[in-house]
Amino acid sequence: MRLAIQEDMLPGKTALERFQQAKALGFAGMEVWASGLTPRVPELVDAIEETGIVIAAVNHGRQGRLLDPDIDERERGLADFRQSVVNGVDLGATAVILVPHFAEPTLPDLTPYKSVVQLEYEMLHNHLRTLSDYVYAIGIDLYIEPVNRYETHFINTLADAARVRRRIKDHPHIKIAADLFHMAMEERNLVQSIRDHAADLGYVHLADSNRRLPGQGMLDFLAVASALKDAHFTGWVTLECGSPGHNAEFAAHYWAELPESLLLLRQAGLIDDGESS
Ligand code: LER
Ligand code: MN
Repeated sequence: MRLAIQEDMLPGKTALERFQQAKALGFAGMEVWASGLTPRVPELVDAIEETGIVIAAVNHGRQGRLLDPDIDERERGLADFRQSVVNGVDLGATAVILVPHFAEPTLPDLTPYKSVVQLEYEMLHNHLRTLSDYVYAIGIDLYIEPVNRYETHFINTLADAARVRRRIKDHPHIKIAADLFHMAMEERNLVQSIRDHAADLGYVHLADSNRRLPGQGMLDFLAVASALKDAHFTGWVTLECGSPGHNAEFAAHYWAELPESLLLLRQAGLIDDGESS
């Protein structure tokens, strides 16, 4: 397991300053947002070279409408996603994280022929047939992230995402990004779900049950760490707290409270000795 943090959770006026803060706190990697990323690639490459902090993943965020009924909208969504993939490769990232659809459905309800959700699974599968070849050829992974019901009606649990993965024949470059905050809301038993989907997991977003820093909510990080270790999970565990993508104004607060949270993660066994100071 390697520990990373989202860039906007750290203070600093420049990418280099934020990467230096990450290094000072003992992180090994950084997750960056895909929105507005292309012109930032050169400064990020400089920050990587300067600090040795690597890019854990590009988070595609809320961009694009891959499951829209309008083909032009879908094509724009696919083009944006491919740009995130290219940026990820240029940055040496392990993966691009994708939430396939946010909010209410836009595809039609064609019952009794097919329900909205059936159509969405099929549309996503069709996209993944080409995207899986694309990410494999270009040398990066694609991680599908389930999010809670207040953010989407489609793919809320690890089991939902695993269904997508089964359909694409457990493609080795398409895996699941498990977000503990969403899981705390959607899974019947968060720790058991990690165990049940051990082979599907590529990445973990770390937050407590209320999306505060680990230790400031109700999650049992000792049990989470045991499940991940038993699963021989070797991917990134990345802090994503508060208001993802809009955390810059809270960065000083995180800076003050992160050491205590990192201590808890180390005591729980989520950070190996020597991985974080
Ligand atoms: C959204 O709540 C989330 O968890 C992100 O990782 C994806 O945009
Ligand atoms: Mn997340």
